[in-house]
Amino acid sequence: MKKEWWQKAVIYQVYPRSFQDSDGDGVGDLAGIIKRLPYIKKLGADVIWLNPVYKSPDKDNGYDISDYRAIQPRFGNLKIFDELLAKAHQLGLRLVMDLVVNHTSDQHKWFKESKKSKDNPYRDFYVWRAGDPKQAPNNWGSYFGGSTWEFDEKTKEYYLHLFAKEQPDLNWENPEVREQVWELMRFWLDKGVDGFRMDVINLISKPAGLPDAPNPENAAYGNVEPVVADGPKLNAYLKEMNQKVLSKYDVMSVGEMPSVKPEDAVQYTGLDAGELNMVFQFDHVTLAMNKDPRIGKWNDAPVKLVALKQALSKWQTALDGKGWNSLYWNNHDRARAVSRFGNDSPEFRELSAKMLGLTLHMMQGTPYVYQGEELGMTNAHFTSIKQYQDIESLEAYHDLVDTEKLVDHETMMRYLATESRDNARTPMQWDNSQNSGFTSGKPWLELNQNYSEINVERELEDKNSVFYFYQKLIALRHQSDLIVYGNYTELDPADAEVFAYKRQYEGKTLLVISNFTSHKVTRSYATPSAKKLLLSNYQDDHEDVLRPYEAKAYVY
Ligand code: TEU
Repeated sequence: MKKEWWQKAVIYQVYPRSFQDSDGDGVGDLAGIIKRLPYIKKLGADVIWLNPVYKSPDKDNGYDISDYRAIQPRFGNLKIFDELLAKAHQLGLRLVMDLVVNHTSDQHKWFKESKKSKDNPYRDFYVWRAGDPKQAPNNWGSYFGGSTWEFDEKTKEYYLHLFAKEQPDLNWENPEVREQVWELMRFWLDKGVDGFRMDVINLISKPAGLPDAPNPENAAYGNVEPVVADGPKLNAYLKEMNQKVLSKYDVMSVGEMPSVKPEDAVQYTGLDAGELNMVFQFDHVTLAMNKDPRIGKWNDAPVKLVALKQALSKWQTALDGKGWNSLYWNNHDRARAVSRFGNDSPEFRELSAKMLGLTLHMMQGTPYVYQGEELGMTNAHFTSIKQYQDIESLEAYHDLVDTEKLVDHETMMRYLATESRDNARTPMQWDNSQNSGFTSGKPWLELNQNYSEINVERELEDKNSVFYFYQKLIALRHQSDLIVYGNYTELDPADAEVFAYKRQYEGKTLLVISNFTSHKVTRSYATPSAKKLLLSNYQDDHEDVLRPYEAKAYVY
């Protein structure tokens, strides 16, 4: 198999507004990231993925772009961006941008033109449909609640927005749209950017005729995926993108693909498919959907280990030798892993954070570490709706509690505390000074109040911290073709307490065993006496006895 730099890399995701503020306005910025580059380097990461930093009205925290060639003023400007890129490269860090081209902001000049009149040259940059003001063109529900159709009084037509009405979908059928996207990609790649994470890229090709979604009962929350994801022309668009842009540069590409299936991902990331390098799939992070489809992701049910193992193992085997996985527990859209999949109690937080890290980083694929995951940062445990800022969370509360009365206040507050995206967006915890060293001003979003115990400064002083465990995991990947290229075999899939799997490559075996419970269990696996303990989150090894959240890797 051809070996690519991004297959051995570990990627650190920076959510700029919550990483480091440098000018005291309470919002993270590019100058702040420059200051913290040595920290990212110390962790051992190879690449930084930067969430959107383009000019935006911030309806969806930058995922509504009004100018693809300008930096959001609160983050800095193009000059500071060039300095960030140069300093990252000087440290041997690559920088990948977030490409958001399924939709723009409604404040983008293309949309401002498009909505002026039906015969405006930009009209077909977006998806417009005639229709009765009281009857949307179909039953598609926006990810952020309500219909995906907004009626424009001036031109008496609807426009499509899978997300907020301030995020109109681009019309990818239009070759001029595609050419404009290729141009904006070249603008950043010619600066030396090392690739793109592509936002909901498998939603860009809408099905002909825009047919109704099969399940109108959950029209509120993304019922569009079954009918829109992986549309008819997606491969063609990705091949055109690769042929006209990506193939001209030594860059990486990762497509965020909600509800993508393994057989399609092999098409998108096939090593000779000429499309993308890897995908973010969602199977392991959507296991706890509410049993009432109208409530969607909002739930506080624990994630069952057998289902989690099945979701991850399915992707390990499906792409082995055919495509390439991204490996992640967290990002800016998901709850903090140690709270959602581990145990964030004081007794077990560090042990389970390390257990999750080892379980994921010993798999095949490119690992992504979301800022703060390497510290074992937890969910925010907010108690008032006023503490939340995420459009998705606030729209869901309003729809489900106030309008549809499907969920009561207390239950929804539990659901938000479990699943809200704001759990991942509380500011990075640097030290135990005021606002944890994130800002000298008023933070845009409240900090997690446990920052005095969980912070970079404390963990750098503790050789047994989650930080140093992640540093070891990353170093092991850099030294081992077995970890990078080995195949994957799950052991005991029905085991509801322990996640065990093997990796094999060129005659060597890696055995990974993780106890996902807070109690001791006994398991024995056939291994040669010559096996060597590669890494464990405990200081010693009791062989067949697995202590609470004990995780270990053997090589032989
Ligand atoms: O997320 C797409 C997506 O699938 C999310 O809406 C996810 O399903 C949901 O948030 C889970 O609760 C991408 C970006 O990562 C997200 O931040 C943006 O809000 C969204 O696209 C629109 O650009």
